[in-house]
Amino acid sequence: MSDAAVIDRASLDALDKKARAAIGASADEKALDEVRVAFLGKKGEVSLLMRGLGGMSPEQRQEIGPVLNGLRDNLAAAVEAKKSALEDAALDARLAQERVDVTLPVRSEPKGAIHPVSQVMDELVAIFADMGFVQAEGPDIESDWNNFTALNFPEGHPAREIHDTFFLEAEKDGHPMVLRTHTSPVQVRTMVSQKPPIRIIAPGRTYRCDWDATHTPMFHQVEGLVIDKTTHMGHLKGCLKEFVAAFFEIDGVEARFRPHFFPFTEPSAEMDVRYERVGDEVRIGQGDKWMEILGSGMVHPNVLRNCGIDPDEYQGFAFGMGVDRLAMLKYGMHDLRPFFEPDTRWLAHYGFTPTLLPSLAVGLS
Ligand code: 2NL
Repeated sequence: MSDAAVIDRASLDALDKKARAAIGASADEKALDEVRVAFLGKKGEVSLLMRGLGGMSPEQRQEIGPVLNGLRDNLAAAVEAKKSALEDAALDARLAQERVDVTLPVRSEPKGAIHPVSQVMDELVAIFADMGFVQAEGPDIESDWNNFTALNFPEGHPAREIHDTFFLEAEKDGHPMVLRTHTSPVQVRTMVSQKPPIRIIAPGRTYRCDWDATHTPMFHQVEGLVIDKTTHMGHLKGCLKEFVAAFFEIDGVEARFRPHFFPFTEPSAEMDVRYERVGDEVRIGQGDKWMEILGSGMVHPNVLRNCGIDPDEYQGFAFGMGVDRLAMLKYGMHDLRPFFEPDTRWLAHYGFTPTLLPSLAVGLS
């Protein structure tokens, strides 16, 4: 009698029960796979029984064969069902662990803000960049030559004293270095190192030994310079009138040019705009008063020559303005001192959003 003779329905039921219990008890996919191999793998219990069919009588085989096939198919289906149940459970566990609590409050807004002086400086650069000026920069500590001599301030000339210069100990060419009293040395550096045409805008910190309600020892300037073959006073006026209209965001600002003196320009002119005071507010562009807002002029031939540019071939204009006062004027501030005090409440009130960069396309501020 062969082994196959012991295969009867009762023992197949027992095997089915045993296999289903093992499938049910599998805690993860690895354990389940081991169960699958133990019963349905090549050498698994069910496979061995299938092999035993060959030794049976045709009658036995006819009875047991279909039952065994059914058992094998049912167990394979049970393994698959368990497998997808385990996968679902694993996914549920992962989702529970990685769940995002959308009810959490967002992080508080950043507290920083752009200082009005930085904002105005960026606005000025945006306006002139739109007219084709390129931004230029230079160091705060300058040689006496770049700050004065090149700009037609003769040695020992009283104009050097009007500037209330901070002199530093380090010497260059026998002269002390200085904290730049204006941003003009940036233009000097540009003229010395580049061939015309030149069209630059130079924003930056400047220093003079002065300290009262309307003066601080460090302040900010923006200066511009245009050098070409035929640039003239008409270009200067057109350029600066366009600037005022863009900066104060009003069309047809009435401006006047008043003769003045600067060592580095000839002729020189200060530009005034109309304004009136209504209560506490200063209104630019209307009224019967004039307010000086910048200095300008045609670059002095001596300055061109000092910087290696032939004044018989080239000419141009330059201008300079104080940024701190323009910021006060535009944003209705009455006191200069808080500009330089680290008061976060003041900055929260007067500061600008860091992400809104001034541009003529989007609006300045
Ligand atoms: C003012 C007046 C001015 C300039 C600055 C300049 C620079 C070079 C040559 C000639 Cl390299 N001029 N700059 C010209 C005229 C006026 O500033 O009131 N600033 C606050």
